[in-house]
Amino acid sequence: MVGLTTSFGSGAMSNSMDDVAEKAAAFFVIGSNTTEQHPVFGSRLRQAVLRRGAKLVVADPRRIDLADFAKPAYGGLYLRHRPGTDIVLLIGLMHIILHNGWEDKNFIAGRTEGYEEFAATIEHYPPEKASEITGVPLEQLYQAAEILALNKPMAVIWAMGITQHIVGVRNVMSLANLQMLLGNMGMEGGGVNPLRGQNNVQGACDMGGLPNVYPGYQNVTSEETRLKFEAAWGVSLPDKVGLTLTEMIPACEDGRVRALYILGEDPVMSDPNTSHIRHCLERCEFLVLQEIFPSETSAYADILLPGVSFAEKTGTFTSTERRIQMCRKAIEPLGETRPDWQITTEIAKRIIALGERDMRPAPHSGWDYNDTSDIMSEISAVTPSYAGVSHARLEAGERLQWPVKGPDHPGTPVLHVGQFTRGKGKFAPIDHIPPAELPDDEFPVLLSTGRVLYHWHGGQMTRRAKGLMGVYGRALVEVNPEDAARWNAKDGTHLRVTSRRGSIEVEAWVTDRVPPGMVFANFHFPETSANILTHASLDPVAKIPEYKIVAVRVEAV
Ligand SMILES: Nc1nc2c(c(=O)[nH]1)N[C@H]1C(S)=C(S)[C@@H](COP(=O)(O)OP(=O)(O)OC[C@H]3O[C@@H](n4cnc5c(=O)[nH]c(N)nc54)[C@H](O)[C@@H]3O)O[C@H]1N2
Ligand SMILES: Nc1nc2c(c(=O)[nH]1)N[C@H]1C(S)=C(S)[C@@H](COP(=O)(O)OP(=O)(O)OC[C@H]3O[C@@H](n4cnc5c(=O)[nH]c(N)nc54)[C@H](O)[C@@H]3O)O[C@H]1N2
Ligand SMILES: [Mo]
Repeated sequence: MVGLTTSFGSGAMSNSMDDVAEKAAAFFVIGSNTTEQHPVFGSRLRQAVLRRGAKLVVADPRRIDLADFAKPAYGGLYLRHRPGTDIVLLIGLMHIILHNGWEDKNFIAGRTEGYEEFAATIEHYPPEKASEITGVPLEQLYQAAEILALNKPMAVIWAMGITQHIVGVRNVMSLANLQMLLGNMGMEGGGVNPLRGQNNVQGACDMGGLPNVYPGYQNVTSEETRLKFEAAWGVSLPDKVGLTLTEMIPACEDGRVRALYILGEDPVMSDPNTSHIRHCLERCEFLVLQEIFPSETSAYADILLPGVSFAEKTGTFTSTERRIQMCRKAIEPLGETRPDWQITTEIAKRIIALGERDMRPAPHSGWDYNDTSDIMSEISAVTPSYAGVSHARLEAGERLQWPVKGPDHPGTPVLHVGQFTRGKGKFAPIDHIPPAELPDDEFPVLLSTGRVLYHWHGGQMTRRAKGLMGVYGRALVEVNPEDAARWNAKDGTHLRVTSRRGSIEVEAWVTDRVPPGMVFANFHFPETSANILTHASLDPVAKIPEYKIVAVRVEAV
């Protein structure tokens, strides 16, 4: 999945899990089901509330488990806003903050720019109007603004409830505005903290697994950067921005993309609008899939390459707090499988041998790596933020968070201390844009999608675990009791959920976790995957789909 960039640079936590959990006076958790989806960090947030009186504000359309810790008895608050109204909610809160004079005037004057233009947009949503659009009672807006402004440092924490929208980038920028307004940047216990999901999604983005950058977020369109990589790798490199995942697969339909090499993705399960994805993969002329299990996508593969799991290889993962962590091989690869990096380098060597492309053995390594520490040496040679990272330092027990500027540099637990990457932090004037597909007469219910504690995405790994299947063996759709009564449904009733793309039949879980008019489904099981229903409306910048808002019709079967 694509990363999100703001004026602060790449989409990683500005702070560390430790300082946020231990030093924040307040947390603002918005669009993150933290206790189910980041359970270790989630339990640290709960402990911070119970043991040291940290204040917690949760903003989520679903009453997630963490909401129990965001209550007035603990000095916190739970806000249930309508899906897709985060910008209005945030402007409403900032309006109250400004009108009470709670903004950090020194920080704004010394470290930011663009404040005047931004402040004007705040007037678009006075609290009354914000309350009306978000559905959050007016007095709760005032209470939340007070908690967030008067407890310093306050850490903002978010995940996919903020980013999986056509306004994903705008949502993130609004959160950055809030933190600059309150002067919560560049200090322990504060910051902007996206909790990224996959164990190495941060590392994949850091290594240039994005269409517009080389490792370390060095732009492919910069001539200086391009020449540097051409010299390091001994090849000529294109200067054009490529396609994101969400653009590549649809591009198979009309032949703009003719071949795919997929590693560790199961797009039939995880991408929006499954039947369209299936159609595009059918059209793709040549598909290589590197997997650890046969997946739903295997059916479309011309060649299957068996990779190995994390336990069978040695290398590093970079976590959401920018920490580079060693993961050591525990067992030998089984059967004819090989570590992913060996498969990829063998393919590269054969392409070079064919001589059909302008690819020569790179001066650095000639693709002849002995092990992954050789690969890390190459990474540190070309990537300023990883310049001081080596397996030797990690094995010696050093705790490295990028940027690690050289062999003697200790790493950077907190970003933006004293200065932002771009110098001054830029306030962005942001306006509300409604979601791409809201409920209407024909599809009157709002479907939101995401995950449950017991399964992992397409479920290729977790559906093979007996214990997990014993606890959660089939998909459930969360339905509010009021709606359940209208649809004649009880716990376990089979419901047909239909969108403009398709239809699934799934068991009801009647619960007030969701408000009336909203249902929540997951994409862990093939026949009942929420992605049969979702649509591919993308954020124009990050190209992330609006997985969180889909219009559906629901009926008992
Ligand atoms: N057990 C388990 N853990 C996982 C994963 C897994 O599959 N299983 N996946 C990992 C990955 S890759 C990721 S990215 C993370 C995802 O972690 P999360 O983002 O925490 O999980 P989601 O279920 O996608 O939904 C996040 C929350 O956003 C809320 N939400 C929906 N719409 C809106 C909205 O408009 N505004 C706001 N503010 N909130 C909204 C939902 O109600 C939900 O509580 O989890 C990681 N952890
Ligand atoms: N409706 C809806 N859809 C979503 C989301 C949502 O909230 N709602 N969330 C989106 C998000 S945030 C994410 S991250 C994606 C995740 O989507 P995917 O990345 O497609 O899902 P995963 O199940 O994490 O991983 C895919 C495959 O990797 C394989 N694998 C595991 N380890 C290895 C390895 O070491 N090597 C190799 N070669 N393969 C391996 C697994 O067997 C699995 O089949 O889903 C997205 N889709
Ligand atoms: Mo993710």
